[in-house]
Amino acid sequence: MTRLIFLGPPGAGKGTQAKTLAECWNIPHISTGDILRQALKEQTPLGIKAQSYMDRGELVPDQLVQDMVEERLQQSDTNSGWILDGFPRTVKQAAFLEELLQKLDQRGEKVVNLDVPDEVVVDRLLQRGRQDDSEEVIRRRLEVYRSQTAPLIDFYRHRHQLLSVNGNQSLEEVSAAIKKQVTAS
Ligand code: B4P
Repeated sequence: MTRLIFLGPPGAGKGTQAKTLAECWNIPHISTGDILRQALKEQTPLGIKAQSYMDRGELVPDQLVQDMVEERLQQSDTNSGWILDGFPRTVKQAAFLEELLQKLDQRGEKVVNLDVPDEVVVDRLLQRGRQDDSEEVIRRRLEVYRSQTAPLIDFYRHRHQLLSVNGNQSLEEVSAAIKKQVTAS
C-alpha cells in the first residue's frame, strides 16, 4: 500500500512527480493546488474565498484546505493508496492530517521531501508562467514556504517518516530516485 506525501518548495516538482508516479502505481494523485485552481475556475464558494490568497502567494486558511482534504480522503478510490501533493503545508495541517489518517485507518504514510535550490525553483516557475508565477509572487511563496512549510521537514524527520530526494536532476532521475527510496523504506 503506497501512501505518500510530497513536500518541497514551490516549483520543486511535487505536482510533476506526483502525477507521474500516481499513474505508474495506479493510485489517486490528490493535489490541493489543483483542487483549489479548479474551484477558482468554477467560481465555487471555496474558489472565491481562496482566490485572493493564491493571487498574493499566501496560503489559503488551514480550515478550508483541511475540510477539502478530509472530504477527498473519504472517497473510495483512496483505499488502494494515494499521493498527497501540496498538503500539509503548515504544522497545523500536519497535526490535522495525522489525526485524520488515524481516524480513517490509513496510516503508514511516508513523506518525500524534494530538495531544490531557490534560484532553480524561481527559474522553473518563471518559465512555467502560471497566473501565480510572477517574480514578486514567487518570492512571496518562497518566504511563506520557509516560514510555514519548511518546519515540516523536522516534524516528519522526528517521526522517521522522511525520505529526502535531490529534486535538482532530470525528471526521469528524480522519479527513479523517489521509487528507489520508497521501495527501500
Ligand atoms: P501548488 O499547486 O502546490 O504549486 P507549487 O508548489 O507552485 O508547485 P509544484 O512544486 O507542484 O511544482 P511543479 O511540479 O508544478 O500551490 C499553489 C498555491 O495553492 C499555493 O501558493 C497556495 O496559495 C495554495 N495551496 C495549495 N495547497 C495549499 C495548502 N495545503 N494550504 C494552503 N494553501 C495551499 O513544477 C514547477 C515547474 O518546474 C513546472 O513547469 C515543471 O515542468 C518544472 N519542473 C519540475 N520538475 C523539474 C525538473 N526535474 N527539471 C526541470 N524542470 C522541472
